[in-house]
Amino acid sequence: MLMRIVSVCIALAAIGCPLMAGTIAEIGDAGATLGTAQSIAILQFSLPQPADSFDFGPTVTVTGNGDGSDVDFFRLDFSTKVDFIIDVDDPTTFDTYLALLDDAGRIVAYNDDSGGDPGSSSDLHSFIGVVNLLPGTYYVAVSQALNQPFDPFNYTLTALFRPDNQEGGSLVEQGPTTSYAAVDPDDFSVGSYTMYMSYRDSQTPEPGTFFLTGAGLVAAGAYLRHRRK
Ligand SMILES: [Ca+2]
Ligand SMILES: [Ca+2]
Ligand SMILES: [Ca+2]
Repeated sequence: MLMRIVSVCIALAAIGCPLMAGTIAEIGDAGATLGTAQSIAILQFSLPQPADSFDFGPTVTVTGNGDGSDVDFFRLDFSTKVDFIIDVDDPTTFDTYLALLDDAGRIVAYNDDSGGDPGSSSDLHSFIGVVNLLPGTYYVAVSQALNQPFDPFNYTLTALFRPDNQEGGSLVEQGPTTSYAAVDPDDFSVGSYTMYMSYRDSQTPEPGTFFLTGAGLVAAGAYLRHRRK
């Protein structure tokens, strides 16, 4: 068994696999750009979930540190359609800002303050989701609240809701390519964060499912009418 664990970790060494699957510390500052983002493999998501995360699905715990100019980028590659949540807890002095980006760095969703969930001691903690994602590459960016990648007031936003039906950030329609160029140098909050990311198989029906169901009902109705004749 030990050999098996060792061999698995050798295989995962390139992505920083610890023996304790499901918990990951940022390496360096988790990359300052999308190209150098710290990759998290989907097989590093695991069950059971930490007590402070929502009962949702396989979860990975990420621990990191932030300050006024730091942006931590984590890369995820989903091969199937998923529902996804990002839950920031624990930082007592670090006021987080979360952004979810697509493979081109466009902003898909963001949140500054949606704390107060289990494990969160401050309303300044961030939360994104539940958000439905198509298969593809995504980036999760953690920064200080004053270091924001865009001005949300210029875009059409759709509210997202946590599993407990409280506010969970916003979807951004045609979001801009993210830019942290206007870095706020103020270290008004510096500290650590704990971030739980969880996914589950998408529970949003495919549009095609509706179509096939509708077509199937039409066919069944035609068959019954035919039988009655
Ligand atoms: Ca960092
Ligand atoms: Ca939480
Ligand atoms: Ca915040």
